[in-house]
Amino acid sequence: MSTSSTAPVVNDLSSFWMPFTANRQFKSNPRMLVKAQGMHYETSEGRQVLDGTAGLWCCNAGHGDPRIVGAIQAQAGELDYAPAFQMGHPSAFALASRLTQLMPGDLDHVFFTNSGSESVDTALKIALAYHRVRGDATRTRLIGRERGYHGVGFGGISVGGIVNNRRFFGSLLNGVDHMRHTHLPEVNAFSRGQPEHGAELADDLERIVALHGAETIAAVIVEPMAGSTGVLMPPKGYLERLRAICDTHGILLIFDEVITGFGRLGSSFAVEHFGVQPDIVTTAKGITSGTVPMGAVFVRKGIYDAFMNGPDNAIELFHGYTYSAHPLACAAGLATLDVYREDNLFQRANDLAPYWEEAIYRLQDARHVIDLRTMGLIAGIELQPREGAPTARVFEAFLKCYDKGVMIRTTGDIIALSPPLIIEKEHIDQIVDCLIEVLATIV
Ligand code: PXG
Repeated sequence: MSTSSTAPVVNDLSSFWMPFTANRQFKSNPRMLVKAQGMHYETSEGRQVLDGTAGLWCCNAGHGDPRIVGAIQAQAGELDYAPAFQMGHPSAFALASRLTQLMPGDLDHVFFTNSGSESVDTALKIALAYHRVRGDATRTRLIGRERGYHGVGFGGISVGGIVNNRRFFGSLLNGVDHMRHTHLPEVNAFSRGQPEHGAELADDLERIVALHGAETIAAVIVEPMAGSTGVLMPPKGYLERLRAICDTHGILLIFDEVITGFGRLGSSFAVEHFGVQPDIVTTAKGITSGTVPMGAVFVRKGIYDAFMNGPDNAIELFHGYTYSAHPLACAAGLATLDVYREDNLFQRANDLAPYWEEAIYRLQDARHVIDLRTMGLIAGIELQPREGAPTARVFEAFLKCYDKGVMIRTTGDIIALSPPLIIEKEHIDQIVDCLIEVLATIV
């Protein structure tokens, strides 16, 4: 690279090492998005592409809402940055208050981060520190679940259970164990909503407790609905059982709601949707509808209170980020919550869910489809992998849908759909028609 600032910059696509992307394949045939409005992206060729995935599960209010855009612009002009360590700015407190009003139960305190990965690391650290400040310092183990996705920090990949996200990165955190996953296609395929079978898989936590001793375990973290691993719904009774086992053994229960938060299931959070109360909830994505990076960790009153001891001038938790509660993110978050409320978007998602489910079930007899999983405005469409070439079939489907003007997301041999909550019925039809057509053309 030239050191002269006057040298022309050649945009050859090579400098950007793209995340979770086949870089060489992408760069040989790039898919560039240059604008977004409402339900659509616009590509560099000027094509409209229907957003079937709310970006990466985040743009729940759709794209370019002037109320959110305006709030971010105004905030940038007024207060671009303010430290959150030993200083404050009003919208951080306002947003925290608004968020805790939205969250059911006594999850009354919020720690701000900048992403889901940071929210997960923050939650795990709070869980460990909580036991320690209470004098329960042997509780250092963290329990995750096979096929879990909790972002890409070392904490998140340690408790996570997606093999490719772990195997390249050494020995990870120690003192971590995993429960069995809940994917039981042999008995649960084509369940609508929560599947009937598998509540007893929560008892796997009892096995881990028996192995290590309850007094060594700090917390269990699960996605109430596992998104990235391919849309796995919790079996009926599973989350309740997990809660009961955690209660018996004094283990904190963490729900990772980075995907399920902010209306995705047709409720504010999975906490409300499933009626199960965890001790800590991690969020991100929909908190600002994807417009400015932000995450938030909710903790129950008793957890926060446990830290509020000792002299007043003592820092209670040695944790935080330069950009915790960034003014632009807070402004975006406040405006996003207004939009969710003014347009009743969580209720809207709930009202549309039956139509969504019926539409997705038109794929039941589509070529290659071996399972359909739906809840709220989410669908997992599992394909039979191509013999000897796992994921090839679904990636072809992704490319063909994109060419036909529909953006879908794939993981393993599964198509995951999670449209903005502003979606209209005709858009739902368009997504399903496109998939039926595309799957018929793929061998
Ligand atoms: N927890 C959960 C449950 C997530 O789904 C994260 C943590 C990490 O969030 P950040 O903001 O650090 O990426 C996630 C992220 C996909 C996909 O297509 C899913 C995520 C991110 C990107 C793609 O499934 N989830």
